Amino acid sequence: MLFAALVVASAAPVLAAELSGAARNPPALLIEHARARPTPPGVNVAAVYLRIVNAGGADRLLRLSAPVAEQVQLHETRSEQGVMSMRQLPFLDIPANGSIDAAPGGLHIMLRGLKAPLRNGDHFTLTLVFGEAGTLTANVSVRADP
Ligand SMILES: [Cu+2]
Repeated sequence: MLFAALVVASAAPVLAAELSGAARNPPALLIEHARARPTPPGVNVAAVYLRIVNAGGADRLLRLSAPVAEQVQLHETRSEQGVMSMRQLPFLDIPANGSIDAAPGGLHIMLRGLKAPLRNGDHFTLTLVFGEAGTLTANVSVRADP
């Protein structure tokens, strides 16, 4: 018990130094393959899928927006006891030197309150706000087979 307490105490200053940002490696983010499916008539929600590749330090995706929709949210699809459900995530951590895939059946970006149907061949802008990297934009392609 004493040993465990000593380990925690000695690890704390290291963690504090990492969180201070003083020696942190800046993120280097690239957004790839941003895509959405066309929406059927009468449907005003759609999912955007994409890949975020990070060649630098850790970051956090904080907010999203798009001119085509009233709201843009981070969602995760989960299966619990055979029932699929979606929940909204408050933010998304982007690992250092890693990548995040938003793909069908899992993590996705949800457009709510679409102002017009998404049609095959359309493109629209998605704005992503990160804690470290700031604001990035992605060009989303609407296509039938994302
Ligand atoms: Cu969703």
